[in-house]
Amino acid sequence: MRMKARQAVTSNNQFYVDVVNGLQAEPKHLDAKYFYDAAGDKLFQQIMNCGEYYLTNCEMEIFTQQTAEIANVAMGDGSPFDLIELGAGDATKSSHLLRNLLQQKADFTYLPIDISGHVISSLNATLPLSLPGLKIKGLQGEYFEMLNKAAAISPNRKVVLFMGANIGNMPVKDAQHFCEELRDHLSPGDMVIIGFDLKKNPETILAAYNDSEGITKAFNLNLLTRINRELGADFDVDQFHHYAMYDPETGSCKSYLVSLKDQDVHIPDTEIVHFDKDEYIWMEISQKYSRRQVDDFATSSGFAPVTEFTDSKGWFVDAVWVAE
Ligand code: AVI
Repeated sequence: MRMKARQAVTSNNQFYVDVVNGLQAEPKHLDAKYFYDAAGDKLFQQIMNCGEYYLTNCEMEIFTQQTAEIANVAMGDGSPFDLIELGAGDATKSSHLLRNLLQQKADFTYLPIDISGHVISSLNATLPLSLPGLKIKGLQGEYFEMLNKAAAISPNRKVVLFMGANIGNMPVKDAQHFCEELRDHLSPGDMVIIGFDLKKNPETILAAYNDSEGITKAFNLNLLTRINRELGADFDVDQFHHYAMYDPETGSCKSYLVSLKDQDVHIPDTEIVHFDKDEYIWMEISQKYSRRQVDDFATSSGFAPVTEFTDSKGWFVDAVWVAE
């Protein structure tokens, strides 16, 4: 077991470093980007299908009910463009937009960017079958590195999609910094379409992150299971409680795992991680914004807000910004 764990540590170096640093910090925290192993992907799929998690349905409504309007905005003056999607996943929502653009004979190439090689090869293989005529070039890697690559591949103007309220998984300051960096990787006139989950009834938000079936709880606990499996740790997963909270004042929705007892967790090759009873690990932030904040975000990072698309409940916004 010990030997196996060492091998795992070597092959998962960044994961190991981030986990150990996070658990030795005060307060303890883990990076939510590590939720998404194979089991985490499945659980996230279940979250998106569960009644309380409204975000996916809201953005899906926008992309299915206002497809032509979004396509027209992206087509702009009709000049050729690259449609770049950050964190494309299976492109379920964006494929509606792609189909409409093809129907309108828009001159564009789709460049999905994803950290997962599996995602990119599957998009490259399947999308041209379901969307005949689509020009696609998947790019596997970090967002900003791949944006540089996209700029090197073609001089066309860029339209960047960053959907799913993924920006909400960054604390506000990091999100601001992300938008500034995004701007730095674009040229004046380039466009971004970016999804934000909006502030709304606090009960609605809280329920989305504390669903009655316990899927979100399992999603959080799965990261402890992943740490056990991949890093040889010995978290007693049943001895942690999932706690989600939403603060309507700041718009921060946060998830924690709270230790149900005094306990020690061993991770090979590092100090014992001690938990007092009721001590928590901060797992994730899902930040909610007002429409005013979304506009302020644009202007403070070098974009001009152009228009926005919202669902019929007014719960979610896909904001359209142009780089100045
Ligand atoms: C991916 N991201 C936008 C989701 C969210 O709503 O913050 C992740 C998630 N975490 C718990 N439920 C869903």
